[in-house]
Amino acid sequence: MSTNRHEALGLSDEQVLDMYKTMLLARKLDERMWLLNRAGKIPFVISCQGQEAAQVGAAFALDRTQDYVAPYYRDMGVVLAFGMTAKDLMLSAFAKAEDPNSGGRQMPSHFGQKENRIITGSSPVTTQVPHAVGFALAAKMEKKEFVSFVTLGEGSSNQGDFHEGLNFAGVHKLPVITMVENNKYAISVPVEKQLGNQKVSDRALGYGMPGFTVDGNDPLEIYKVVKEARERAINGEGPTLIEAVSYRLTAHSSDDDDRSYRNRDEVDEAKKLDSIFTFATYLKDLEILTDKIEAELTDEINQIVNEATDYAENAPYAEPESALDFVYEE
Ligand SMILES: Cc1ncc(C[n+]2csc(CCOP(=O)(O)OP(=O)(O)O)c2C)c(N)n1
Ligand SMILES: [Mg+2]
Repeated sequence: MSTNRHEALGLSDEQVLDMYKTMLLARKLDERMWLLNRAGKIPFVISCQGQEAAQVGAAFALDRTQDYVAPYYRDMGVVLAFGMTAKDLMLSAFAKAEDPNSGGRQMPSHFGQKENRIITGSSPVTTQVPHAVGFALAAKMEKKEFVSFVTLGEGSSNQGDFHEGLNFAGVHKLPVITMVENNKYAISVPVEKQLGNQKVSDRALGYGMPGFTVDGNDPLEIYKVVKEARERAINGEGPTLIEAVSYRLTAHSSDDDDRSYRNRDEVDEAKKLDSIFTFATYLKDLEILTDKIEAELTDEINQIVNEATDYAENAPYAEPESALDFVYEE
């Protein structure tokens, strides 16, 4: 009997189905958030759509009980895999008091949750890179067996923090994995106008670490490269830079209209590679995702999304006076 691709990576049928379920939950939550935004119920959405495979494939390759993640705003797949719930994410979208990320103080998608080792970030892009490098430095100094995993967009890989962070990690051989999610755009700027070279991963050479460019629509390819990066990191061999190439399927955010800077043919072409469909096809060909399982999964996810929406919509806002909490020493 020949082994299939996921078995060759040591993944069971249950694990790949769980990967798919996490990807689909991220997609369905994101789609619901757009509806809520257009209905005037939530102020802002910034999507994971098109990047779920890279996010979930990577998260599954990490130790989700030990490792720290410093995600960027599109990483709904990463934070769901690390234990944040649909309810938590909806509470953030509605900016309610119970939102574990910031109690509704930050914009949505500014993830942070201590109990799941999700490192809080801020709005200037790429500030999370030196933070993740700092966590990796702590792992090395305290001789602890964890790695830190940080993500950012390809446009953000031109920001100073990226270069300073990666250089420091390279010099000190720190256990940090950096994954650039290359979705071909930085708001309206196409990738050809962002990078002087072809590949973000080529920059790894300058910082003394291995660099890989991987198909970001293939969760198994991403799983493999992150798993190997983690092994090197734990063995004291230092950091890795990974570039996951996919495509941003939505506008940059709910506040722009991408028809003004890219044509529909290009988007339609990219949709043919959408991992939500291509990975489903992989699982269906192996009869891991049967019609029956797919129907059950759809029902289950719809229910999770509906319950999260209802709960968050009806949850109370923070008391106005609490805006000053944590601002001044008490
Ligand atoms: C330091 C800084 N400059 C500019 C911005 C405004 N901004 C927010 S997202 C973004 C584009 C980032 O593009 P990319 O890194 O490719 O990530 P993507 O949104 O495509 O995932 C910009 C310019 C910011 N948040 N921080
Ligand atoms: Mg981008």
